[in-house]
Amino acid sequence: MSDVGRTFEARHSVCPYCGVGCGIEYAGNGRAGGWEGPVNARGEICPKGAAAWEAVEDEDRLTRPLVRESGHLVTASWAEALSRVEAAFDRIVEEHGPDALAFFASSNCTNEENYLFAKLARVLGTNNVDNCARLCHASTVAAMSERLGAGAMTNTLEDLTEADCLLVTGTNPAEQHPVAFRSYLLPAVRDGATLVHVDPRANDTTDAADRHLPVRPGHDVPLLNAMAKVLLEEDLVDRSFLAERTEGVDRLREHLAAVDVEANAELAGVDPADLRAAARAYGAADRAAAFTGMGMSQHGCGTDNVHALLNLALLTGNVGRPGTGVNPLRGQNNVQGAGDVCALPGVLPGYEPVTDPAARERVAAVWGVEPPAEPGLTEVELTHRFGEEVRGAFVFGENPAVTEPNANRVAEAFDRLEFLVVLDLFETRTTEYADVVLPGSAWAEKAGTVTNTDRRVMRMRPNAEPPGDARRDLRVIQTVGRQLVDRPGAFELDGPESVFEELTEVNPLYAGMSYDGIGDGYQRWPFPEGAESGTDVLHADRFATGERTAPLVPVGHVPPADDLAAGELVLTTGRVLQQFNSGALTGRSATLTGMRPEDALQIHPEDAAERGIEDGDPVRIENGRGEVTLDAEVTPAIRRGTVFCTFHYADSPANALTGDALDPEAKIPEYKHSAVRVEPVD
Ligand SMILES: Nc1nc2c(c(=O)[nH]1)N[C@H]1C(S)=C(S)[C@@H](COP(=O)(O)OP(=O)(O)OC[C@H]3O[C@@H](n4cnc5c(=O)[nH]c(N)nc54)[C@H](O)[C@@H]3O)O[C@H]1N2
Ligand SMILES: Nc1nc2c(c(=O)[nH]1)N[C@H]1C(S)=C(S)[C@@H](COP(=O)(O)OP(=O)(O)OC[C@H]3O[C@@H](n4cnc5c(=O)[nH]c(N)nc54)[C@H](O)[C@@H]3O)O[C@H]1N2
Ligand code: SF4
Ligand SMILES: [Mo]
Repeated sequence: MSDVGRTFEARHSVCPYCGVGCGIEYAGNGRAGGWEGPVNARGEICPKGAAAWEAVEDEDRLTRPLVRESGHLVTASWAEALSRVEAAFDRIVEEHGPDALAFFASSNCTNEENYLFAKLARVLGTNNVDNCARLCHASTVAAMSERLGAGAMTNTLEDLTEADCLLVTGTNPAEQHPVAFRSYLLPAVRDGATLVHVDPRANDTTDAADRHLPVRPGHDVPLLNAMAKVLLEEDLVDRSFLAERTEGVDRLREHLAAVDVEANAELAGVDPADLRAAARAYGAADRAAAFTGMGMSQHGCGTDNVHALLNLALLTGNVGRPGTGVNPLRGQNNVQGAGDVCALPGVLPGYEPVTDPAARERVAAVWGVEPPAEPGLTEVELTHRFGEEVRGAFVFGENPAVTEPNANRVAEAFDRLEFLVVLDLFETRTTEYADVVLPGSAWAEKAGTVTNTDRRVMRMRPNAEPPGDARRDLRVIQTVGRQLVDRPGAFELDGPESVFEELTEVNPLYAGMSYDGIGDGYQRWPFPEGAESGTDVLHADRFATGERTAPLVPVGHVPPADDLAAGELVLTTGRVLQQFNSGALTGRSATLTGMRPEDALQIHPEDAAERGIEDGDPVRIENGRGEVTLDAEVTPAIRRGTVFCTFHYADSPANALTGDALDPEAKIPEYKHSAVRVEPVD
């Protein structure tokens, strides 16, 4: 890549990786460093943040547009590449209507970029726009919005340091959200809080835990229902909260009457005495905070899992106060914002449903066009319809060929698509199917805002120009918008600040915010008029539904989609500290401290011995969907009957094995439970 003529300058930005949202900037000598940001107040960053400059100067960066000629991608001018996009999209809309287009937005990108991208889909006449929040916390958001009225952390990182008990389930913040863990959760533990970790696998978070419940993947509902039963049996509930702030406790009591704590513990694969002790720690604490992640959300019963967790918080009055609540730690640096600004198929900015005529009218007053009233399709549904109802797709800052479930089926779907344009930093597995590839801008080359996991809108500032002929993402989206939409003004906005201003007009959650107001700090939603920094703890006097009470909901166990045949193991997939998602950002350079060069399959010693597998042996993992070969890591850290690998590596794609059964409500896939056979490679 040519860095000739590129100058780098340290200016306050936000880390492009996880949703914690640490302040980072160029630190000289090809490295990124922390500044004293709103979240990382001492300038602390984790190894991912420290490696964030790698992607910016990576020699594999795309620097010119590419177009497909005789089956190969070749370099082209911007004019040529963009005219191909225009011609293909115009043709598809003319022949099949706007719902034949799919827009994949990016939770790695700014609010302004996602807003304009989602607006482009709507103005063209389709709600087929989604982002990988679908694959991530869609189920959490569905359950929390329905019950509490807001699909976001109920609390703030700061106030969570006041918790007396941390119930950390299906999430491994020590590796995935390291600064949140070290600077906010660990201080609570050091002050005496009890940490309960629910995870089929012991990992860095477990090291700090007082109690570990190694749940059988896909069996969180029986576990959480049994905990609820203990709370009732031992009178650890908050009676006045139940009376004043909840409804339906009798219905829940009735449902739990049939629950046998010991039987549920056995079904969930945990020791009943440990489960009881965990319930007591949570129920007896003055302030108990729950944290939830992919281990809970990425199941066919993901929404139910979060409903069951919400029951615990409501039974014990752990909502609406500092140090409590239900707190999904969000994935990428702007996955919260991508949803807030409407890069989701069912909602307009601020989560107002597309089916609400008043909401559509409000948006139409600013856009000059009314968005369509029918919800669009979700990411996995869209891919499944490639070549059928869906003919063309615009993928912005995502890599679905690696990250969507049932990768072999996804590959066939991409083959059937008539036209694909990808806006990315690198060639990826997804660009292998592209007709046009547009070179975009990395975090350090853009200005804009992102919204972190505790609802803080913060500003990114450019530290560099994009390399070669690459362009800022916002500019690319604006140009495509101007070409495709024959409506003067719609995409003529003058840079990110004016896009943000328009966003504050259409998004009630962001109303009243401004670039100047945010400055080097943040503005947090909801942002009442006259507020300086926004609302910290949600649901204090009223739930965000507008109601004083929230319902308690009976939840039943739904078994995972994959049945286990004799001799099969459960594969659960996830992340490690040293890699990020599909690996496109940190996968290329081996400079990350302690970075694993490749994936491994964690397998319990007894499961390994039964199959004649020794540590380091290559093993074949297969099922009806696909096959992957990895080296075995024989370790008692993983529970018996379960194996674990990451989905980070395109060369050993875990998603060749995962199924595409979806949660019926949130449409999130079951990444955390696949039946597989594991055997040594001879
Ligand atoms: N280093 C690093 N950090 C990241 C990312 C990354 O790729 N690398 N990605 C970012 C993104 S997009 C996201 S969404 C977050 C995700 O952050 P996490 O939610 O922490 O992500 P995972 O590692 O996928 O899953 C968390 C844990 O769930 C456990 N688990 C598996 N099955 C079950 C189950 O059935 N029940 C329960 N209770 N637990 C189960 C796994 O063993 C794993 O330890 O991380 C963000 N931060
Ligand atoms: N088996 C299994 N699969 C999973 C999961 C799991 O736990 N297990 N987790 C799921 C989850 S939670 C998530 S979030 C998804 C992630 O799914 P994806 O979003 O598809 O994965 P990423 O690797 O984050 O893809 C980001 C892409 O955007 C590009 N990019 C990054 N920054 C920019 C930018 O500023 N501009 C532009 N133009 N491009 C940029 C990167 O180069 C990369 O190609 O994966 C899901 N898939
Ligand atoms: S904790 Fe998250 S936001 Fe902070 S430096 Fe690490 S990856 Fe970046
Ligand atoms: Mo995610």
